[in-house]
Amino acid sequence: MSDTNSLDKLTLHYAPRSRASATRVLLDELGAPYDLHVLNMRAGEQKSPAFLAINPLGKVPALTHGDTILTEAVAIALYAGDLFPQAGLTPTIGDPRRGAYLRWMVFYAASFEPALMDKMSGHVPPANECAYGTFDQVIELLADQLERAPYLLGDRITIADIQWGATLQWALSFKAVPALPVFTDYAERITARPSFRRVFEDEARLDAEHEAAAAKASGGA
Ligand SMILES: N[C@@H](CCC(=O)N[C@@H](CS)C(=O)NCC(=O)O)C(=O)O
Repeated sequence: MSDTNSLDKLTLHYAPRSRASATRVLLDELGAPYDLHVLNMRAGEQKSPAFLAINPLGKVPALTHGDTILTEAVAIALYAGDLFPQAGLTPTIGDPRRGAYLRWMVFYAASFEPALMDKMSGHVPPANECAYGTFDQVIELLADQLERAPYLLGDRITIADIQWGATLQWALSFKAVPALPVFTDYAERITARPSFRRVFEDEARLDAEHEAAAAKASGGA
């Protein structure tokens, strides 16, 4: 087994219009050189043996870097942020924002996503036993943080905003979070960035291609 070298090329295992979209935007924002391995989820490619060897759960995003395999969007974001601090988006060790950065990244994965999924599926777990308390508490906490500054950690955008902005925009479009001005303004501020626009545009093309390929494979038009 060889060591992972920071000069090894990254490969992002990705599908359009998925959690991997924010990861793709992030790698672009970081200026990271990477290969894009596009999976057609409409054709079930995420469950192919080759991809299951990378992520046994058959889910995107995944990132490979030399012998290192990462799954979980937030783990990938933290890892990539540390590899490319020169992009100015990473509160690195020693930066006074580092603690808040880790807190909001972990809170995203450990509390916000589960709260959102529970809300969307109508599941209400007991507040004292579940990791996030209640959905309303999560929403209040987030709104309170975003009311303080244009970005989660203050006046400068960080990796945390790429992750949160992408998901908030998605959640707003599904009416899964209340359309508070503080959320809609923030989601717009983040996803209006050229990096997001470029990825969204390319995803419309990819998704149409995938739909056509899946329909053809299943004997449709
Ligand atoms: N906890 C994972 C979730 C990944 C995930 O749920 N990905 C979805 C796309 S948004 C997926 O690949 N679903 C395909 C499937 O389960 O077949 C992360 O944060 O990366």
